[in-house]
Amino acid sequence: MIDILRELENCETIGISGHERPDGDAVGACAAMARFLAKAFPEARVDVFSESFADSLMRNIPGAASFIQEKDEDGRYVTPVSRYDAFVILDCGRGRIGGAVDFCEAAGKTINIDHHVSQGAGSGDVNYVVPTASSTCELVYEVIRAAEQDGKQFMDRETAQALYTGIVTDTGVFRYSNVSPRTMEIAGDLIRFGFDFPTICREVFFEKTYVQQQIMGRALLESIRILDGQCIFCVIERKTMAFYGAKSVDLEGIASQLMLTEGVKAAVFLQELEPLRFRVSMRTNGEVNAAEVCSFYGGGGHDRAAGCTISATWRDAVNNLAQSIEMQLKKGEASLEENRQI
Ligand SMILES: [Mn+2]
Repeated sequence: MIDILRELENCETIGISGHERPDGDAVGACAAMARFLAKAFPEARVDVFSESFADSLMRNIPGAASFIQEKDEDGRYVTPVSRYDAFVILDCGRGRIGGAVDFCEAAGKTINIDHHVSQGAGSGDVNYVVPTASSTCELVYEVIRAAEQDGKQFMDRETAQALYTGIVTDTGVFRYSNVSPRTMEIAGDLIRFGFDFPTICREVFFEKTYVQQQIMGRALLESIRILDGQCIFCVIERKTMAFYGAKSVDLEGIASQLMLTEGVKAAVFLQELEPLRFRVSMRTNGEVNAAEVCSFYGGGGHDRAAGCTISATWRDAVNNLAQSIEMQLKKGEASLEENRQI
């Protein structure tokens, strides 16, 4: 734990930044930290630098609207401060803060709070990096609560709402394995402040655009099961994308949704990029190693989620992928049988 009040004592200017392409955890952590520091050091100037982010975060995270997003012709964030006394890096190391990096390098002191291990964790003069934490917002919560000594009260409804939004984002609304008993205790403490958390969950996590819903519906409707229902696949062609006015980002979540089909061990989603060229997204239940299947086609990823690009007709692509998947399933069954005989 860090004593942030002591670390930032006598600082007149404090800069804050999260990572590029900010998500709910980055925006929530920055907003909560800025509000807390403004309360703790009313004389200090506190600025948050941020790239643009989703409208749903702007609506649901109090204080996000006052982040400095504007840059001058040289690509430098617009601020009258030439050198900050301190700089706080949230939800990443200093390598991923984009345009704010010059302020960070020039700052008198840097503080890094993060829950990632890779990407240069602990790149501040003072670090609070906890890989087991669900989110950076969880850590910012701990920092703020630890600062509330001698009757001081910094947590308020706006700060609580910002932190809750970040935790919801990084835990998939408390569903992922990064949720700990502590995460739930913190969330329980935060909702006491009385903000509209059902709306946050809906708008920040579940809500999709009409186009996204339409293309998802089409993908599910046209999905086909093979290998005795153990594998499911679906192809979205360019003409379908054009019909709905869908972009690549609108296809996010389709492979995961296919994977939620009962009995399915591997889901394959193909997006036609150009004639005879498909982007493949694969999800599995772990019995099939998605990364292994995709690496054969020059792709990669994780055990349960991977991708690649295949140049072929979609029928050939599906046939080839299905063969690899079937081989892995048979291998799994064989080793199970072996174990039984032992
Ligand atoms: Mn995060």
